[in-house]
Amino acid sequence: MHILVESCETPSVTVVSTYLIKNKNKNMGVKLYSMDLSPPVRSVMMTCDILNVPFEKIPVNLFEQDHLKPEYLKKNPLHTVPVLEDGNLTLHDSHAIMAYLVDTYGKDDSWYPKDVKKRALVNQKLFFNISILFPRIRNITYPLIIEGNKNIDPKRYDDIAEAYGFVEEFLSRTTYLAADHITIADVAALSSMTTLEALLPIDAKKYPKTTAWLTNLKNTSFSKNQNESRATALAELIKKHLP
Ligand SMILES: N[C@@H](CCC(=O)N[C@@H](CS)C(=O)NCC(=O)O)C(=O)O
Repeated sequence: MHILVESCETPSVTVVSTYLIKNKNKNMGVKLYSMDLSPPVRSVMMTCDILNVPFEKIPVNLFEQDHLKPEYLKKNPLHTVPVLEDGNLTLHDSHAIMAYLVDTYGKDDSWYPKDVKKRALVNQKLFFNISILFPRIRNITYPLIIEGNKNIDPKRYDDIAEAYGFVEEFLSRTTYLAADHITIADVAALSSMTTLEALLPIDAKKYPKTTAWLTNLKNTSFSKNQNESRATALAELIKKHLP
């Protein structure tokens, strides 16, 4: 509609309805409640970039506690970013959002295969990101940045090294995390790994496949457009808080 209003001063009912019918299945843009530093938000922004889905960013400042306001809690009782709005759908959790975006706007299913067995392997690695990679960032950054606690249990760094070992093992079985081609599981893990490495640098000798995989992903246009500067900004914030 926005495009029509801009290009035709007084669009006739016929023009409008023809436009709407023709564009019924095309993406008209989504809304993304977001904070740029957040790894899960970066995953969704990269997915939009990959799929050419225009998105309107609505900033949610966690430091100002925007996420605890009643109107935001109505959208997401878990008070986390990101939240996606697409028409009448309101969706939280970056992994659910990425899967939805590929299913709805993907030209094909390669980023999130429809084949149930292939999809199961992508889901497995998305759940690996939810249950292993992201919590191992949060276990350090929350006490450090939000609670102002400088005494990080050294075991938290061992947990990160263990996670690198898991990634290395996955990459010795397939070229990418879930298959021999890139999927949204790699995109989700990319945003986590580019923050984990700010907490514990990745030893290229110990984790050669992980290092090569990460270098390759960092060179993609979606990473450069939507991840790089924001991951760097979070890394700088982490460094400021480290003892
Ligand atoms: N599994 C969720 C995690 C989202 C999440 O925890 N986001 C953090 C920012 S990185 C957040 O909003 N934290 C605020 C809070 O937990 O209150 C996802 O992937 O979207």
